[in-house]
Amino acid sequence: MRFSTSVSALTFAAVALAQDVTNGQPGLVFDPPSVNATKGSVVTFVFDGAPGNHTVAQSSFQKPCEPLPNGFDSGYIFVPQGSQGPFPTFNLTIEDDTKPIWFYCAQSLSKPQPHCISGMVGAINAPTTNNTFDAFQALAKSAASVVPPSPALSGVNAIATAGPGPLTGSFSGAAVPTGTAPAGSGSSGGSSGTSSSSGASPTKSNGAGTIQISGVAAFLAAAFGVVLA
Ligand SMILES: [Cu+2]
Repeated sequence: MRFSTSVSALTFAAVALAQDVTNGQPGLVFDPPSVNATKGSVVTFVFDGAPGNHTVAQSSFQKPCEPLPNGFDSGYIFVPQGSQGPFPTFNLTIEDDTKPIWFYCAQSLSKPQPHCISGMVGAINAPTTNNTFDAFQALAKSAASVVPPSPALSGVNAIATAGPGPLTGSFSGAAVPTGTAPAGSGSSGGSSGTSSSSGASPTKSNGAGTIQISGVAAFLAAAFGVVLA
């Protein structure tokens, strides 16, 4: 597991670890699986696994492989074998950095294993004791099933302002949320909260998976090496 707040370093890590073997399963990982991000930061998920068909769906510590009510959900993003970048990205703005944000991949194909149960889960601002990322992942691996995604931009303590993209050429999405999330909707778990522009407005870059916003830019790669029918 690597931690960094440096976009360039993390970008390198994603490339370097593309063939990594994590938890006995080649490829079914978020890399890095856990990051810290301050309020107003944008965490970018890069769907760079080729082939791959993954989601980023918010869940809860207690139920790692089930959608959190009012949680964000990218839907499925399909990246064919042999794809070259730039890859589709999904950007989450952190609205409350005092609470952990848990998420999973909702890909439920049984070969080699539903991804969440393989340990394809991640965390933003996970505690370092008790409900740690490792504890969360252990719960995921013992889950009985993986619940399919329910697309949504607004999440709890984090929101996306747009669905994953760009979805052009060979990239495609299914159950992908559309529209624009209301600003500031996530911090109390509702989907229609008051406008909150206290932080800097996120500035989105296209394609490269690098987001700059008042400080931390975090990067997660949604993973690798998944062969799908
Ligand atoms: Cu997955």
